[in-house]
Amino acid sequence: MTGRRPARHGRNISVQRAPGGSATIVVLWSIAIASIIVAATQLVTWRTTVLGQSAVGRVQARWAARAGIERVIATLGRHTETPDADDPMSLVRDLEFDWTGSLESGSWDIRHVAEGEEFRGPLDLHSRMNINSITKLQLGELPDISIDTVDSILDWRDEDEEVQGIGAERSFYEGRDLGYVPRNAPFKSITELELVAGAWPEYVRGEDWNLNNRLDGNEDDGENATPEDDADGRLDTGWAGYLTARSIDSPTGRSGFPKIRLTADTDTEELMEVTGVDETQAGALMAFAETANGVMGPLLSIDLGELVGQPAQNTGRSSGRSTGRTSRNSRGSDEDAVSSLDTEQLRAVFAECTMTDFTGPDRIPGKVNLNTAGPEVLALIFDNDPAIAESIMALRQSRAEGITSIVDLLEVRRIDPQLLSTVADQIDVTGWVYSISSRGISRTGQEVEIHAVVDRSTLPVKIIEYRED
Ligand SMILES: [Ca+2]
Ligand SMILES: [Ca+2]
Ligand SMILES: [Ca+2]
Ligand SMILES: [Ca+2]
Repeated sequence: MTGRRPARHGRNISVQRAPGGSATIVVLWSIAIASIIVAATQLVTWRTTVLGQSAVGRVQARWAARAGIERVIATLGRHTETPDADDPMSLVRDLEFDWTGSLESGSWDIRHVAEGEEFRGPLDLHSRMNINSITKLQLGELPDISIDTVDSILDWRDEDEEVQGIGAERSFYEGRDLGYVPRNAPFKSITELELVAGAWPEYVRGEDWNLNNRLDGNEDDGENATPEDDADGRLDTGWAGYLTARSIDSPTGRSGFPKIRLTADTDTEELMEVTGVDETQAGALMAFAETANGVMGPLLSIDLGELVGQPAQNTGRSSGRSTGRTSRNSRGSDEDAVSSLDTEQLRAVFAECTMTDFTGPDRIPGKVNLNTAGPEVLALIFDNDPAIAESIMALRQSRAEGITSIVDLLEVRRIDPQLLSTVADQIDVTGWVYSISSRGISRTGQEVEIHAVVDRSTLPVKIIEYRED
Protein backbone atom coordinates (compact mmCIF):
# COMPACT_ATOMS: atom_id res chain seq x y z
CA MET A 1 0.00 0.00 0.00
CA THR A 2 2.65 2.50 1.04
CA GLY A 3 4.54 1.69 -2.13
CA ARG A 4 1.87 3.41 -4.24
CA ARG A 5 1.93 6.75 -2.43
CA PRO A 6 4.73 8.41 -4.45
CA ALA A 7 2.84 7.77 -7.64
CA ARG A 8 -0.34 9.46 -6.50
CA HIS A 9 1.68 12.39 -5.13
CA GLY A 10 3.38 12.86 -8.48
CA ARG A 11 0.11 12.99 -10.35
CA ASN A 12 -1.26 15.53 -7.89
CA ILE A 13 1.64 17.84 -8.71
CA SER A 14 0.98 17.50 -12.41
CA VAL A 15 -2.63 18.65 -11.95
CA GLN A 16 -1.65 21.70 -9.92
CA ARG A 17 0.98 23.04 -12.27
CA ALA A 18 -0.48 22.13 -15.61
CA PRO A 19 -0.27 25.60 -17.30
CA GLY A 20 3.50 26.28 -16.99
CA GLY A 21 6.14 24.98 -19.45
CA SER A 22 8.83 24.31 -16.88
CA ALA A 23 6.20 22.82 -14.72
CA THR A 24 5.43 20.32 -17.48
CA ILE A 25 9.02 19.15 -17.43
CA VAL A 26 8.93 18.83 -13.66
CA VAL A 27 5.71 16.89 -13.96
CA LEU A 28 7.12 14.58 -16.62
CA TRP A 29 10.15 14.00 -14.44
CA SER A 30 7.92 13.32 -11.50
CA ILE A 31 5.90 10.83 -13.45
CA ALA A 32 9.00 9.12 -14.76
CA ILE A 33 10.55 8.82 -11.30
CA ALA A 34 7.27 7.78 -9.80
CA SER A 35 6.88 5.02 -12.38
CA ILE A 36 10.29 3.70 -11.58
CA ILE A 37 9.50 3.75 -7.86
CA VAL A 38 6.17 2.04 -8.46
CA ALA A 39 7.73 -0.66 -10.56
CA ALA A 40 10.46 -1.26 -8.00
CA THR A 41 8.17 -1.33 -5.00
CA GLN A 42 5.69 -3.56 -6.77
CA LEU A 43 8.47 -6.03 -7.50
CA VAL A 44 9.62 -5.97 -3.88
CA THR A 45 6.06 -6.40 -2.65
CA TRP A 46 5.41 -9.28 -5.05
CA ARG A 47 8.58 -11.02 -3.95
CA THR A 48 7.80 -10.56 -0.27
CA THR A 49 4.30 -11.92 -0.76
CA VAL A 50 5.52 -14.99 -2.61
CA LEU A 51 8.19 -15.63 0.00
CA GLY A 52 5.58 -15.12 2.70
CA GLN A 53 3.19 -17.55 1.08
CA SER A 54 6.00 -20.05 0.64
CA ALA A 55 6.95 -19.83 4.32
CA VAL A 56 3.34 -20.09 5.40
CA GLY A 57 2.79 -22.99 3.01
CA ARG A 58 5.76 -24.83 4.48
CA VAL A 59 4.51 -24.28 8.00
CA GLN A 60 1.08 -25.53 7.02
CA ALA A 61 2.54 -28.59 5.27
CA ARG A 62 4.77 -29.27 8.24
CA TRP A 63 1.87 -29.21 10.68
CA ALA A 64 -0.20 -31.44 8.46
CA ALA A 65 2.67 -33.95 8.36
CA ARG A 66 3.08 -33.69 12.09
CA ALA A 67 -0.66 -34.28 12.57
CA GLY A 68 -0.31 -37.53 10.63
CA ILE A 69 2.50 -38.64 12.96
CA GLU A 70 0.37 -37.77 15.99
CA ARG A 71 -2.57 -39.71 14.59
CA VAL A 72 -0.44 -42.84 14.20
CA ILE A 73 1.05 -42.40 17.69
CA ALA A 74 -2.46 -42.20 19.13
CA THR A 75 -3.47 -45.45 17.41
CA LEU A 76 -0.28 -47.21 18.56
CA GLY A 77 -0.77 -46.04 22.14
CA ARG A 78 -4.38 -47.22 22.17
CA HIS A 79 -3.34 -50.69 21.04
CA THR A 80 -0.62 -50.90 23.69
CA GLU A 81 -3.06 -49.86 26.40
CA THR A 82 -5.91 -52.11 25.33
CA PRO A 83 -4.57 -54.77 22.95
CA ASP A 84 -6.92 -57.15 21.20
CA ALA A 85 -5.13 -60.43 21.92
CA ASP A 86 -7.40 -62.44 19.64
CA ASP A 87 -7.02 -60.08 16.71
CA PRO A 88 -3.44 -58.86 16.16
CA MET A 89 -4.48 -57.74 12.66
CA SER A 90 -6.72 -55.02 14.12
CA LEU A 91 -3.64 -52.84 14.70
CA VAL A 92 -2.56 -53.30 11.08
CA ARG A 93 -6.03 -52.32 9.86
CA ASP A 94 -6.27 -49.28 12.15
CA LEU A 95 -2.86 -48.01 11.02
CA GLU A 96 -3.84 -48.42 7.39
CA PHE A 97 -6.89 -46.28 8.11
CA ASP A 98 -4.64 -43.49 9.46
CA TRP A 99 -2.81 -43.13 6.15
CA THR A 100 -4.46 -39.81 5.29
CA GLY A 101 -6.42 -37.04 6.93
CA SER A 102 -6.72 -33.29 6.73
CA LEU A 103 -6.61 -30.12 8.75
CA GLU A 104 -7.80 -26.68 7.67
CA SER A 105 -4.31 -25.92 6.43
CA GLY A 106 -3.56 -29.12 4.55
CA SER A 107 -3.51 -32.89 4.55
CA TRP A 108 -1.08 -35.76 5.22
CA ASP A 109 -0.14 -38.84 3.28
CA ILE A 110 1.54 -41.80 5.03
CA ARG A 111 2.68 -44.76 2.94
CA HIS A 112 5.56 -47.16 2.74
CA VAL A 113 7.04 -49.66 0.35
CA ALA A 114 7.90 -53.16 1.56
CA GLU A 115 9.47 -55.73 -0.72
CA GLY A 116 8.60 -53.58 -3.73
CA GLU A 117 4.91 -53.21 -2.92
CA GLU A 118 3.34 -49.98 -1.71
CA PHE A 119 1.13 -50.01 1.39
CA ARG A 120 -0.88 -47.33 3.13
CA GLY A 121 0.04 -46.38 6.67
CA PRO A 122 3.32 -46.64 8.59
CA LEU A 123 5.88 -49.41 8.27
CA ASP A 124 6.09 -52.02 11.03
CA LEU A 125 9.86 -52.37 11.54
CA HIS A 126 9.11 -55.80 12.95
CA SER A 127 8.40 -56.86 9.38
CA ARG A 128 12.20 -56.98 9.06
CA MET A 129 14.85 -59.06 10.75
CA ASN A 130 16.88 -57.41 13.47
CA ILE A 131 20.50 -56.98 12.38
CA ASN A 132 21.62 -57.72 15.93
CA SER A 133 20.02 -61.17 16.09
CA ILE A 134 20.03 -62.38 12.48
CA THR A 135 22.15 -65.53 12.12
CA LYS A 136 25.13 -66.04 9.87
CA LEU A 137 23.17 -68.41 7.64
CA GLN A 138 20.31 -65.93 7.29
CA LEU A 139 22.68 -63.02 6.53
CA GLY A 140 24.22 -65.14 3.80
CA GLU A 141 20.86 -65.23 2.00
CA LEU A 142 20.71 -61.45 1.47
CA PRO A 143 20.98 -60.49 -2.21
CA ASP A 144 24.52 -59.81 -3.49
CA ILE A 145 26.16 -60.35 -0.09
CA SER A 146 29.57 -62.03 0.03
CA ILE A 147 30.92 -64.29 2.77
CA ASP A 148 33.55 -61.80 3.89
CA THR A 149 30.88 -59.13 4.35
CA VAL A 150 28.72 -61.56 6.35
CA ASP A 151 31.68 -62.31 8.62
CA SER A 152 32.56 -58.62 8.90
CA ILE A 153 29.00 -57.79 10.00
CA LEU A 154 29.26 -60.45 12.72
CA ASP A 155 32.67 -59.11 13.77
CA TRP A 156 31.25 -55.59 13.99
CA ARG A 157 28.62 -56.63 16.52
CA ASP A 158 30.51 -59.33 18.45
CA GLU A 159 32.38 -58.28 21.58
CA ASP A 160 35.72 -59.84 20.72
CA GLU A 161 38.63 -58.82 18.51
CA GLU A 162 38.95 -62.30 16.97
CA VAL A 163 38.31 -62.32 13.23
CA GLN A 164 35.40 -64.61 12.33
CA GLY A 165 36.18 -66.61 9.16
CA ILE A 166 37.22 -63.99 6.60
CA GLY A 167 35.70 -61.07 8.46
CA ALA A 168 37.27 -57.83 9.72
CA GLU A 169 38.16 -56.55 13.16
CA ARG A 170 40.00 -53.46 14.43
CA SER A 171 43.28 -54.05 12.57
CA PHE A 172 41.52 -54.09 9.19
CA TYR A 173 39.92 -50.67 9.75
CA GLU A 174 43.09 -49.18 11.28
CA GLY A 175 45.14 -50.49 8.38
CA ARG A 176 42.93 -48.53 5.97
CA ASP A 177 42.95 -45.34 8.04
CA LEU A 178 39.18 -45.25 8.08
CA GLY A 179 39.09 -43.25 11.28
CA TYR A 180 36.84 -45.72 13.06
CA VAL A 181 36.90 -49.29 14.37
CA PRO A 182 34.14 -51.88 14.86
CA ARG A 183 31.64 -51.10 17.61
CA ASN A 184 32.00 -54.61 19.11
CA ALA A 185 28.45 -54.16 20.35
CA PRO A 186 24.98 -54.19 18.76
CA PHE A 187 24.34 -51.91 15.77
CA LYS A 188 22.51 -48.73 16.74
CA SER A 189 21.10 -47.93 13.32
CA ILE A 190 20.94 -49.44 9.87
CA THR A 191 23.13 -46.67 8.43
CA GLU A 192 25.90 -47.85 10.76
CA LEU A 193 25.96 -50.98 8.61
CA GLU A 194 27.57 -48.87 5.86
CA LEU A 195 30.70 -48.54 7.98
CA VAL A 196 31.29 -52.30 7.82
CA ALA A 197 33.87 -53.56 5.34
CA GLY A 198 32.13 -54.53 2.09
CA ALA A 199 28.73 -53.05 3.04
CA TRP A 200 28.68 -50.27 0.46
CA PRO A 201 25.76 -47.81 0.51
CA GLU A 202 24.53 -49.18 -2.86
CA TYR A 203 24.04 -52.58 -1.23
CA VAL A 204 22.55 -51.25 1.99
CA ARG A 205 20.16 -48.69 0.47
CA GLY A 206 19.44 -50.09 -2.96
CA GLU A 207 17.26 -47.46 -4.68
CA ASP A 208 15.91 -46.02 -1.42
CA TRP A 209 18.67 -43.46 -1.15
CA ASN A 210 17.10 -41.43 1.69
CA LEU A 211 15.89 -44.55 3.53
CA ASN A 212 12.34 -43.26 3.90
CA ASN A 213 10.77 -46.44 2.50
CA ARG A 214 9.14 -44.43 -0.28
CA LEU A 215 9.92 -44.06 -3.96
CA ASP A 216 11.18 -40.50 -4.50
CA GLY A 217 11.72 -38.75 -7.83
CA ASN A 218 15.49 -39.17 -7.85
CA GLU A 219 15.05 -42.86 -7.06
CA ASP A 220 13.07 -43.53 -10.21
CA ASP A 221 14.77 -41.45 -12.92
CA GLY A 222 17.45 -43.81 -14.19
CA GLU A 223 20.88 -42.22 -14.19
CA ASN A 224 19.71 -38.60 -14.02
CA ALA A 225 20.23 -38.12 -10.31
CA THR A 226 21.87 -40.21 -7.59
CA PRO A 227 21.22 -43.06 -6.99
CA GLU A 228 21.39 -45.10 -10.14
CA ASP A 229 18.04 -46.81 -10.44
CA ASP A 230 16.19 -48.78 -13.10
CA ALA A 231 13.31 -46.27 -13.45
CA ASP A 232 10.74 -49.05 -13.38
CA GLY A 233 8.34 -47.32 -10.97
CA ARG A 234 9.17 -49.85 -8.25
CA LEU A 235 11.36 -49.19 -5.21
CA ASP A 236 14.02 -51.88 -5.15
CA THR A 237 15.46 -51.82 -1.66
CA GLY A 238 18.86 -53.00 -0.58
CA TRP A 239 19.69 -54.92 2.59
CA ALA A 240 17.95 -52.19 4.59
CA GLY A 241 14.69 -53.52 3.16
CA TYR A 242 15.25 -56.78 5.06
CA LEU A 243 16.95 -55.48 8.18
CA THR A 244 16.42 -53.06 11.02
CA ALA A 245 18.35 -52.13 14.15
CA ARG A 246 15.30 -50.54 15.77
CA SER A 247 12.88 -53.39 16.43
CA ILE A 248 12.87 -54.46 20.07
CA ASP A 249 11.54 -57.28 22.16
CA SER A 250 8.87 -56.08 24.55
CA PRO A 251 8.31 -57.03 28.17
CA THR A 252 4.57 -56.70 27.51
CA GLY A 253 2.50 -59.83 26.91
CA ARG A 254 -0.33 -60.25 24.45
CA SER A 255 -2.79 -59.40 27.24
CA GLY A 256 -1.17 -55.98 27.73
CA PHE A 257 0.20 -57.01 31.12
CA PRO A 258 3.92 -57.53 31.76
CA LYS A 259 5.15 -60.96 30.69
CA ILE A 260 5.92 -63.50 33.40
CA ARG A 261 9.61 -64.23 33.50
CA LEU A 262 10.26 -67.95 33.78
CA THR A 263 12.91 -68.62 36.41
CA ALA A 264 13.22 -70.86 39.47
CA ASP A 265 11.53 -68.08 41.43
CA THR A 266 8.47 -67.53 39.26
CA ASP A 267 5.21 -67.10 41.18
CA THR A 268 3.60 -70.51 40.57
CA GLU A 269 0.06 -69.37 41.29
CA GLU A 270 0.31 -66.51 38.81
CA LEU A 271 1.88 -68.74 36.16
CA MET A 272 -0.96 -71.26 36.55
CA GLU A 273 -3.62 -68.58 36.39
CA VAL A 274 -2.25 -66.78 33.35
CA THR A 275 -1.31 -69.81 31.22
CA GLY A 276 -3.73 -72.47 32.45
CA VAL A 277 -0.96 -74.97 33.29
CA ASP A 278 -1.29 -77.21 36.34
CA GLU A 279 1.07 -77.12 39.28
CA THR A 280 3.35 -79.91 38.01
CA GLN A 281 3.59 -78.29 34.59
CA ALA A 282 4.37 -74.94 36.20
CA GLY A 283 7.15 -76.56 38.20
CA ALA A 284 8.52 -78.19 35.04
CA LEU A 285 8.45 -74.90 33.13
CA MET A 286 10.44 -73.25 35.90
CA ALA A 287 12.91 -76.12 36.05
CA PHE A 288 13.34 -76.00 32.26
CA ALA A 289 13.94 -72.24 32.38
CA GLU A 290 16.93 -72.86 34.62
CA THR A 291 18.72 -74.80 31.88
CA ALA A 292 17.22 -73.23 28.77
CA ASN A 293 19.76 -70.45 28.22
CA GLY A 294 16.96 -68.01 27.55
CA VAL A 295 15.62 -69.98 24.58
CA MET A 296 11.97 -71.05 24.65
CA GLY A 297 11.92 -72.85 21.28
CA PRO A 298 12.44 -76.41 22.63
CA LEU A 299 9.01 -76.20 24.29
CA LEU A 300 7.55 -76.58 20.79
CA SER A 301 9.43 -79.71 19.78
CA ILE A 302 10.26 -81.57 22.96
CA ASP A 303 7.79 -82.88 25.47
CA LEU A 304 7.75 -80.86 28.70
CA GLY A 305 8.40 -83.98 30.80
CA GLU A 306 11.37 -84.90 28.67
CA LEU A 307 12.79 -81.39 28.95
CA VAL A 308 13.03 -81.82 32.71
CA GLY A 309 14.39 -85.35 32.66
CA GLN A 310 11.21 -87.41 32.57
CA PRO A 311 10.60 -89.90 29.76
CA ALA A 312 8.55 -88.90 26.76
CA GLN A 313 4.90 -89.69 27.05
CA ASN A 314 2.95 -91.87 24.65
CA THR A 315 1.38 -89.05 22.67
CA GLY A 316 3.64 -86.62 20.92
CA ARG A 317 3.25 -82.94 20.32
CA SER A 318 1.48 -83.54 17.04
CA SER A 319 -1.65 -84.85 18.75
CA GLY A 320 -2.07 -81.46 20.36
CA ARG A 321 -3.66 -83.17 23.35
CA SER A 322 -2.55 -83.52 26.90
CA THR A 323 -2.24 -87.09 28.08
CA GLY A 324 -2.95 -86.24 31.67
CA ARG A 325 -1.20 -87.99 34.52
CA THR A 326 -1.89 -91.55 33.50
CA SER A 327 1.25 -92.39 31.57
CA ARG A 328 4.22 -94.15 33.10
CA ASN A 329 7.29 -92.28 34.17
CA SER A 330 10.75 -93.23 35.24
CA ARG A 331 10.09 -92.73 38.88
CA GLY A 332 7.27 -95.21 38.76
CA SER A 333 4.88 -92.76 40.30
CA ASP A 334 1.91 -91.18 38.54
CA GLU A 335 1.82 -88.37 41.05
CA ASP A 336 4.64 -86.21 39.69
CA ALA A 337 4.29 -87.10 36.00
CA VAL A 338 4.40 -83.96 33.88
CA SER A 339 1.58 -83.66 31.39
CA SER A 340 2.49 -82.40 27.94
CA LEU A 341 1.50 -78.82 27.26
CA ASP A 342 -1.59 -78.80 25.07
CA THR A 343 -1.98 -76.33 22.23
CA GLU A 344 -3.87 -73.76 24.29
CA GLN A 345 -1.29 -73.88 27.06
CA LEU A 346 1.55 -73.54 24.56
CA ARG A 347 -0.14 -70.52 22.98
CA ALA A 348 -0.55 -68.94 26.41
CA VAL A 349 3.05 -69.67 27.42
CA PHE A 350 4.43 -68.06 24.24
CA ALA A 351 2.06 -65.09 24.55
CA GLU A 352 2.55 -64.30 28.23
CA CYS A 353 5.91 -65.72 29.33
CA THR A 354 9.52 -64.87 28.60
CA MET A 355 12.96 -66.11 29.48
CA THR A 356 14.50 -62.74 28.66
CA ASP A 357 15.71 -60.44 31.41
CA PHE A 358 14.30 -57.01 30.62
CA THR A 359 15.68 -55.33 33.72
CA GLY A 360 19.08 -54.53 32.15
CA PRO A 361 19.92 -51.38 30.19
CA ASP A 362 20.19 -53.14 26.81
CA ARG A 363 17.51 -53.04 24.16
CA ILE A 364 16.67 -56.65 23.31
CA PRO A 365 16.57 -57.19 19.51
CA GLY A 366 13.00 -57.45 18.24
CA LYS A 367 11.28 -60.44 16.69
CA VAL A 368 9.73 -60.58 13.23
CA ASN A 369 5.97 -60.01 13.12
CA LEU A 370 4.38 -62.90 11.19
CA ASN A 371 1.44 -60.61 10.40
CA THR A 372 3.41 -57.94 8.56
CA ALA A 373 6.57 -59.59 7.19
CA GLY A 374 6.66 -60.06 3.42
CA PRO A 375 7.42 -63.36 1.68
CA GLU A 376 11.12 -62.57 1.23
CA VAL A 377 11.75 -61.91 4.92
CA LEU A 378 9.67 -64.97 5.87
CA ALA A 379 11.76 -67.08 3.51
CA LEU A 380 14.96 -65.70 5.08
CA ILE A 381 13.76 -66.95 8.46
CA PHE A 382 12.59 -70.37 7.27
CA ASP A 383 15.53 -72.06 5.57
CA ASN A 384 15.25 -69.72 2.59
CA ASP A 385 12.22 -71.77 1.52
CA PRO A 386 9.82 -69.63 -0.58
CA ALA A 387 7.13 -72.34 -0.38
CA ILE A 388 6.98 -72.03 3.41
CA ALA A 389 6.83 -68.25 3.08
CA GLU A 390 3.88 -68.51 0.67
CA SER A 391 2.08 -70.92 3.01
CA ILE A 392 2.48 -68.51 5.93
CA MET A 393 1.18 -65.65 3.77
CA ALA A 394 -1.81 -67.81 2.78
CA LEU A 395 -2.48 -68.76 6.39
CA ARG A 396 -2.55 -65.15 7.56
CA GLN A 397 -4.66 -63.99 4.64
CA SER A 398 -7.20 -66.74 5.28
CA ARG A 399 -8.22 -65.17 8.60
CA ALA A 400 -9.35 -61.64 9.35
CA GLU A 401 -7.50 -61.74 12.68
CA GLY A 402 -4.27 -62.94 11.06
CA ILE A 403 -1.87 -65.23 12.92
CA THR A 404 -2.64 -65.07 16.64
CA SER A 405 0.23 -67.25 17.91
CA ILE A 406 3.47 -68.64 16.57
CA VAL A 407 1.98 -72.04 17.49
CA ASP A 408 -0.47 -71.51 14.56
CA LEU A 409 2.44 -72.19 12.22
CA LEU A 410 2.25 -75.89 13.04
CA GLU A 411 -0.81 -75.85 10.75
CA VAL A 412 1.56 -75.20 7.84
CA ARG A 413 2.37 -78.58 6.31
CA ARG A 414 6.04 -77.87 5.67
CA ILE A 415 6.70 -76.56 9.17
CA ASP A 416 7.28 -79.31 11.72
CA PRO A 417 7.81 -78.75 15.47
CA GLN A 418 11.56 -79.18 15.03
CA LEU A 419 11.84 -76.41 12.42
CA LEU A 420 9.50 -74.12 14.36
CA SER A 421 11.46 -74.57 17.57
CA THR A 422 14.69 -73.41 15.90
CA VAL A 423 13.17 -70.06 14.83
CA ALA A 424 10.63 -69.61 17.65
CA ASP A 425 12.76 -67.01 19.38
CA GLN A 426 12.95 -64.90 16.20
CA ILE A 427 9.22 -64.61 15.50
CA ASP A 428 6.09 -63.14 17.07
CA VAL A 429 2.65 -61.93 16.00
CA THR A 430 2.85 -58.21 16.69
CA GLY A 431 5.08 -55.18 16.19
CA TRP A 432 6.34 -52.59 18.66
CA VAL A 433 8.41 -50.15 16.60
CA TYR A 434 7.06 -48.30 13.55
CA SER A 435 8.60 -46.10 10.93
CA ILE A 436 6.33 -43.27 9.77
CA SER A 437 7.01 -41.28 6.57
CA SER A 438 4.36 -38.58 6.71
CA ARG A 439 4.14 -36.20 3.76
CA GLY A 440 2.26 -33.00 4.62
CA ILE A 441 0.68 -31.08 1.72
CA SER A 442 -0.50 -27.49 2.27
CA ARG A 443 -3.60 -26.06 0.53
CA THR A 444 -1.18 -24.18 -1.73
CA GLY A 445 0.45 -27.45 -2.76
CA GLN A 446 3.67 -27.24 -0.81
CA GLU A 447 5.11 -30.42 0.67
CA VAL A 448 7.12 -31.22 3.78
CA GLU A 449 8.01 -34.77 4.76
CA ILE A 450 8.57 -35.86 8.34
CA HIS A 451 10.16 -39.19 9.10
CA ALA A 452 9.75 -40.59 12.60
CA VAL A 453 10.46 -43.92 14.25
CA VAL A 454 8.26 -44.58 17.26
CA ASP A 455 8.29 -47.24 19.96
CA ARG A 456 5.02 -48.37 21.51
CA SER A 457 6.45 -51.11 23.75
CA THR A 458 5.93 -48.92 26.80
CA LEU A 459 3.59 -45.97 27.37
CA PRO A 460 3.67 -43.19 26.49
CA VAL A 461 4.72 -44.04 22.94
CA LYS A 462 8.22 -42.65 22.37
CA ILE A 463 9.70 -41.00 19.27
CA ILE A 464 13.16 -42.57 18.94
CA GLU A 465 14.19 -41.01 15.62
CA TYR A 466 12.98 -37.83 13.94
CA ARG A 467 13.90 -35.87 10.84
CA GLU A 468 12.30 -33.36 8.51
CA ASP A 469 13.01 -32.80 4.82
CA1 LIG B 1 34.28 -57.82 17.21
CA1 LIG C 1 34.96 -61.16 16.11
CA1 LIG D 1 13.13 -42.91 -0.79
CA1 LIG E 1 13.30 -49.51 -9.38
